[in-house]
Amino acid sequence: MKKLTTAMATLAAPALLAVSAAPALAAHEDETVELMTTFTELNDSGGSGEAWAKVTGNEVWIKVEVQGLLEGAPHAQHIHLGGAGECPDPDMEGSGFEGAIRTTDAIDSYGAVRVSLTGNDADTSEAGALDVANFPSDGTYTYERTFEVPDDIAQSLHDGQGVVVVHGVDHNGSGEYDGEQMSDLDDSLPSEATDPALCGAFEMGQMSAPGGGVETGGGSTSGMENSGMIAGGALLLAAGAGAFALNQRRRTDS
Ligand SMILES: [Cu+2]
Repeated sequence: MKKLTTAMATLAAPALLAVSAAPALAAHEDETVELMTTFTELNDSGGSGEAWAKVTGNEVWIKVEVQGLLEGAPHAQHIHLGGAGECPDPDMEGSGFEGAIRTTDAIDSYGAVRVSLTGNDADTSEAGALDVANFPSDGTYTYERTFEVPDDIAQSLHDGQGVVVVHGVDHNGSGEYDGEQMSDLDDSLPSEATDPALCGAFEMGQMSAPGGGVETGGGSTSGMENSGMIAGGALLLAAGAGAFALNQRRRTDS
C-alpha cells in the first residue's frame, strides 16, 4: 500500500500541472467555478450570514444562509452585477431614514439586479426583483436553488463577479415594514422593504485559482474554499490512481 501511495503521489503531480494549465484551453461551458461570500451587515439590520454558489456553464447552484433579519417580512435577495463588484462602506451616508443606505445609493458599488433569488420556481431574472411573494419571509432562513442564467451573467459569474444583496430593514424597530419614506425601487412599498440589509461580494474558491497553494491546518478559511480544495485533491488522486492502474495493466500484459 505504501508503494501504491507513493506511485499515486508522483502521478498526481503531473496531473496537477495539467489542471493548472487547463483554464486557458478548456471550453467555458465545461468549467465549474465555486464562489462564496460572508455577508457584511448594512443599515444596522442585525443580520449576518453567508452565500455559496457553484456555476457550471449557464447553470447556477446557490445557497444563502441568513440569520437575524426582520421576522415575518419578505427579504428580496439578488445577485447584483455591473458595479465595482463590491459592497458599500456600511458607514456611508445614504438618502434613507436617518442616513440609511437605500438600494440605489450603493449602485456604483454593487451594480444593478441581474438575478432574483426567488423560490417556488418563480422567475429568477431581474423582472422578479420585487417578487415579494416568492422571497424568504423569515428573519433566519436557508435558501437553495439551481437555475439557468443568460450567457452574459454566466460569464460574469465565471469571472468571479457578482454581489449578493439581501434587502429589508426595520429601521424604526416597529416590527414591520413601514415609515414615511417610500422605496427608491417601487414607490408603493415602504423604503424599509427594499433597503439593503446584507451584502457580500463573491470571491472565487481556491479550486478555481491554481497557484494559491494548498494550505493545511490552522487556516481561517472555511466552507466552500476548503471543500473545493478537498474535492480537487480527491479528483487528482483519482486521476493518478487511474493512470497507475493503466500502467500496472500494461506492465502485466507485456
Ligand atoms: Cu438586490
